[in-house]
Parts: sequence; structure tokens; C-alpha cells
Amino acid sequence: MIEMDHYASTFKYLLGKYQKITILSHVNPDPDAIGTALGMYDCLKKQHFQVEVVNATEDIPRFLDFLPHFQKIKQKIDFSDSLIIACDCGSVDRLRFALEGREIVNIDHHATNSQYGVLNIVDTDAVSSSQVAFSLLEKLYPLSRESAIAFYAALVSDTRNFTTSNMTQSIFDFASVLVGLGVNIVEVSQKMLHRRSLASLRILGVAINSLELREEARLAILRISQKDLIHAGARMSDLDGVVDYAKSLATVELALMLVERKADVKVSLRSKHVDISQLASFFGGGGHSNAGGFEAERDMGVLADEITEEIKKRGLLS
Ligand SMILES: [Mn+2]
Repeated sequence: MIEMDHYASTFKYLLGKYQKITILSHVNPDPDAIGTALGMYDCLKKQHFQVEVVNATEDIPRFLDFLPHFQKIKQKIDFSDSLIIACDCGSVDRLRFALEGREIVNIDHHATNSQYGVLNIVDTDAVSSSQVAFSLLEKLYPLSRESAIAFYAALVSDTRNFTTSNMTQSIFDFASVLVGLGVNIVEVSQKMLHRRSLASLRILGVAINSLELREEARLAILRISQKDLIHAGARMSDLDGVVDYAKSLATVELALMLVERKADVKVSLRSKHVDISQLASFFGGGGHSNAGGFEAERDMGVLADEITEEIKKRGLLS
């Protein structure tokens, strides 16, 4: 973990220059992006800043509607003179706003983060961006139950319910602190796990039917076409976690999911052990050691072959 004292004093100095704050997170947000943003929102709002929380995406996962202030999330930035706080976002273009000339505080844990802020609080040892945000804010302000709920939901999601390979004892200590602030863990689990959309199950079925194994069954590929999405009535947010099913196969080391969208193909990468962050960067994306992704304007079949070749060239499965 990074040493937070220095970052906290710089952050406090930056906050002192502004009355208004705009909290952003990456496009097609996951629960860590939204939970980190809403936890920060609650904390800074209670410090009497004028705060707005914005995400460029229309389709924010609806199962997060139990998070405090979820209804406050807007699609448009209204403040022109605010400090920008970016949550869980590895590159500034994934915020999808024109931010030239704006001061940005970059709070993240992606190994591929491009350090686009005036202050970059990027801890690649943190398991969620909410952990980075919490470590920062606890140096400066009291944290409420509302912030804790949002940070905990983010933590649960990015660790896939405390099962990812970066889990350590200290993560349970962090979770325990959040629970001590009043998080109802049963409620969060039920709200996050037991309220799936029908479309998400239908598209999961389609994805699993498309499973193809390559490289002696160590590489799994899932493909979802634009037609599949329309037929299932699925949105991109219904695909959260689908690629993990391919990774769960005993023989599989590396799993890919290709989703055909209107203008491009979205690729999600997951691995059990090998570092796939450089592979994701090579194709213009980013991520963590075991989870990443990118977008490409190519035919799905061509792209699957290209990625397979690059995996072989890099010896990721040898
Ligand atoms: Mn994250």
C-alpha cells in the first residue's frame, strides 16, 4: 500500500482552492467505480462542499440503486469551476468528458493508470478503488455509514466476494472497519447478488453456449454478437461477471469475452495467474494483472485470432 499522509495533505490543499467538486468515474461503470464515487460524494458533501457526481453512461447497473445517493448520479457536468475527482479510471479518455484545463485528482488502483491528474493517488496494491479512497479520506474526515456502504459494495464487487488472487488478511481488516461503521453485510450481499435481470441470465446462457477452448483448453473464448444482445434484451451492464464463468473451468488459465457493439468489439480479459495488463495495453486498453479489457474496431473472429496469436507470442500460456 502507498503511504497516504503526503497524498492527503496535497488533496486537502487542492480542496482548499475550490468550493465545488465534480466526482467522475469511468464509462460503463462497475460497482467499484460507482461505489467509490458515491462514498466520496457522501463524505465531501458532509464537509459542505458543493458536490456533483457524474458518469457519462446512460446505462448504470440498476442493481446498485440501493447505494446512498445513487439517484444523484447525473450524465452531465454542470460545474465549470470545480475540482475534478476521477474514480477507478485508468485513462482520462474513459471519463468521456472534455476536461482540458481542469485540475483532476486521480484515485485508482489500475496498474495501467496513465497518471493524468495533478494529483495521482494510484495504489496498484489496493484491491478496489474504494480502498484507496477510504485510506485517503480517513486521514482527513470522519466517515459515515453511507460512505462505508458504498465503499463496501465496491470492495465486494472488485474482489468477487473476497475470492480474487490479490486477497490478503488486511483486506478483511478493511472490510471489518467498514462493517464497524454500520454496513449491513447481509443486505449488501442480497441487493448485489439476488436481484439479477432476466436478460442477464439469458445472455449468460448465450455466452456459455458460445464457449470455445484453444491452446489445450487453457484459453477460453466467449463471443456475444449484437444480435444476441438484442434477442436477450441485454445491456452491457447485464454482462458483468460473465467472463468469470469461462475462467472458472479447471483447465483454463486465460479467458476472453468478445462483445459486438454497434461500432466496435469490447474485449474483457481474465487470468488466474499470468499478468495480462500488458496484453490489454498492447491492444489499446488497460487493467490489472488478472483483469483487463479493451475495445477494437474489428470483426470478432479476426480479433479472437489476433489475440490468440499475441498470447502465444508473449508466451503467456507456456
Ligand atoms: Mn476497480
